[in-house]
Amino acid sequence: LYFERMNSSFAVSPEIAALFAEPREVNFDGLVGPTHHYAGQSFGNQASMNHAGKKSSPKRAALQGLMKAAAVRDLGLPQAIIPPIKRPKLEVLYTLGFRGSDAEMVEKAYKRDPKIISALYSASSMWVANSGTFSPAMDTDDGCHHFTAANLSSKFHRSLEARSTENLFRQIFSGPSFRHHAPLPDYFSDEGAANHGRLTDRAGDRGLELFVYGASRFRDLNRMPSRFPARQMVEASEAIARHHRLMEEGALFIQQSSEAIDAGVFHNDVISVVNENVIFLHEKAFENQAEIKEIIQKKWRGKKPLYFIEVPESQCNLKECVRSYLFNSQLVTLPSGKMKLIVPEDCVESLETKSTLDALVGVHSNVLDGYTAFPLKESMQNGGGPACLRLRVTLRKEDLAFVHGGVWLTPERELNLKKLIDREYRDELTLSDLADPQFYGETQRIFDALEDFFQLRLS
Ligand code: SUG
Repeated sequence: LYFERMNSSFAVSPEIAALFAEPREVNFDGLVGPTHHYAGQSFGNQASMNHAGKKSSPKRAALQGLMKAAAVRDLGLPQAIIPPIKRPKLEVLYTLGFRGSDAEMVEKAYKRDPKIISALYSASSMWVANSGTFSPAMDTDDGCHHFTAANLSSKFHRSLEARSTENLFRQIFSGPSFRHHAPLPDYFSDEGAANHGRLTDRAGDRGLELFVYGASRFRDLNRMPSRFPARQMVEASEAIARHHRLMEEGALFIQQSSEAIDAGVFHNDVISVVNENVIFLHEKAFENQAEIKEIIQKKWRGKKPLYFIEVPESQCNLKECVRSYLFNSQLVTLPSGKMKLIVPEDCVESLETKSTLDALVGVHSNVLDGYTAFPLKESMQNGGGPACLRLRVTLRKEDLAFVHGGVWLTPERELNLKKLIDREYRDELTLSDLADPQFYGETQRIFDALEDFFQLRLS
């Protein structure tokens, strides 16, 4: 039934198909859900820690994210939207030993610890860079695209996303060339594409996939963070490369800098970003960075020169990078072939970051065609910048028939989604609202509307 529905009402439009004369990377942005709030759930993520208990605006958050996605589309890039997973996950209360009616269980759990209720209502699935890891068919030895939904087991509220995300991936990418892998065992913590990048000449060429980890279950790493936990484990990264059938020479495993993790870089995408043949990174992104750069250079098989844009600590220090999210920018290839940085507006609010950006664009004008700043405060206050809000999926023209049509962000669907958000989402939300049975009913109605809009079953 679903298959029929999506094929009839959502056949891919000629405008979108025309973008795929050659394989293209598509930005799938996560739509912010109606339960977006600040609960301080993520130790090690300073924005989340600093904004705990603050009033949120789900409506503003969703509109800000949508505006950014639409602006990237308007640069001439294919753009899609992934709906939020369904919340709250009330059945978890039962597994935690609460009993009674739903309302009674919520009341008891909220009294015991509001963070339990916050976890069930978490809207963190908006940061789809963490939803999973994707390897395109060009990199894999079976010629299939591979997805592994992330287990996100290092944070309770995020661990509740994994199976629902896998379910969503399976509905959106359902053709014979898509292979889906279940989330890895929780023991090996995996945070998805936030710790993964792909170097290649053009999206459709074979790539070198970089997997960045901060911890290991079984191996002694020379250095480990001491203040904050590392989230990605090397065993998880290696398992994904095996599942995705990446060829030996097509994957590289790199240890994230412990100093950076201790400065609040809880995911590698807070301190570096890769696009095609360009790596934009801070001097302190990786352990043994000079050596790592040499290894990447040796493994690089592209025809274009590999390009490192490295920002030294003296130009912009780790603390300021974490505050501004300079590296959590999207580095996108424009139709002209040059690249643009999509940065959060926090980057232009401080002289230090703004002058760094201006200098970079000046020095690297052969590759960079400027930057654009976007207001994303609602997401940023929980530690999510432009790059966290999108998952990159490389698709070929022949894949389009197997991608659920309801996800494409056409101008018309953008308008209708805006109307839905304006009409249904709350302007303000506080932690205590989550315990209100009326809010529960309200969210269920909104998720029904979202299921209808996207023609996807949300769980
Ligand atoms: O996992 N914040 C998210 C932010 C994820 C950002 N993603 C990337 N860097 N790719 C996290 O820490 C905060 C929720 C709260 O505290 O209410 C949160 O889940």
